[in-house]
Amino acid sequence: MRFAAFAFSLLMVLCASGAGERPNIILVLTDDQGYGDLGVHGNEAIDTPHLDAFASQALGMERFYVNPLCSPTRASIMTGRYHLRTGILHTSRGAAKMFGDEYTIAEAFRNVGYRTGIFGKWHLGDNYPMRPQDQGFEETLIHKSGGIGQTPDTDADYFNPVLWLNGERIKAKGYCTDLFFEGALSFLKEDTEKPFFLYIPLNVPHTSLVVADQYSRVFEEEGLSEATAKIYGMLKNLDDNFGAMMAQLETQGIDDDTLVVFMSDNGPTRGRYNADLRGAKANVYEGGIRVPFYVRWPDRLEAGKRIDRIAAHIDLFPTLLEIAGIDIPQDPVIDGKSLAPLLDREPVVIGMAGPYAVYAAYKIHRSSSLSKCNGDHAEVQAGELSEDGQCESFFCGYCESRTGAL
Ligand SMILES: [Ca+2]
Repeated sequence: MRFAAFAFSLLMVLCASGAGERPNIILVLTDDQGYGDLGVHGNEAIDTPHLDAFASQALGMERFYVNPLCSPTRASIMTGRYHLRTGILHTSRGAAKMFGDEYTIAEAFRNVGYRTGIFGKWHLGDNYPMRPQDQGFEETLIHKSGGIGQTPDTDADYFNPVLWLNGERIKAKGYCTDLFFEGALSFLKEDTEKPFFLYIPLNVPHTSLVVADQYSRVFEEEGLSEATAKIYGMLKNLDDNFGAMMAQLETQGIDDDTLVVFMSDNGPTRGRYNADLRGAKANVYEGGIRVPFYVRWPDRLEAGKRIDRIAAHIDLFPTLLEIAGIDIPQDPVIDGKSLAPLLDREPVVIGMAGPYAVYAAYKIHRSSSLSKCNGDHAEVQAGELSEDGQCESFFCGYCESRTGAL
């Protein structure tokens, strides 16, 4: 039954998009932007008009989960696999190097004729064969390590950062987010014949909290803490850039057949609004792993539709491949499940039969902490969070998590 519904839905996708026509794909991933760091999520102090408008035009997954830290989430997005399979254990100290033989989403799209580009933060290995240009990206503009200013880019700043353009070290001029979007827009304009897969994994609003005063001042004047004002300023700058990118798609007449995903890689740092979710970045409570997730594709998806089924970063790989009509590799194992039937206009409902795990293991080399979720129920074992060291258990349901019931 489920397979039949899935096959029918997929057939509808393929028929509607036209034989041989594949959508452009843009994946925008922010860094440490929490579920609550959006106006549309009830944050009255932040100012994200372009993202809010985007959300109103997009399909939203309301319970979308990731890992609580950068590299693990990025590895799962790139491969559709749990990060531990890929060699990624954490974010630093040698634990953020993805195996060179992983088959990435960029390789999958490149291999069927897509142009591929990355503009931003890779954080899955700085050297061959782990670099993005070794993993399917034809055009690359990135910073190395986990953040601008970290090794090997010491002394770099968010303004005029050291970046790596197609493998060459450059000293760029401008603000990091502006530079990554400028690169992305140039990529968009290069070729209108081939479809493209454009990955924009930004490094904001992750520390360092650096942004032009023009963006942060208004939030300071409203009485927010300096840190929150900077973070909201960084997101205001991001919002401007995101709006410019969406306008560029319209200018080029490709916004209808371009699928744009917006999401974040983990929850926020502590000390600011997060929609009453418990916990924050580095926690496996919902505050650390539940993120904004919106996908806009006017040709196919219903504007404003909301889906409350649980989904996760590992699902992106099979979902996007399925939508583009690309065969999903069977070996090695793909942990995610295609969400294509859920996204379609057709009222297809699939059951999450069997274990459907959101496996958020992390801190392997520091402590043990993991959560897994089988659809409605999750378990958390968090030595640093649970005073008695016992496994905590809670329901993933929206109401339960918001009230913090455990
Ligand atoms: Ca992050």
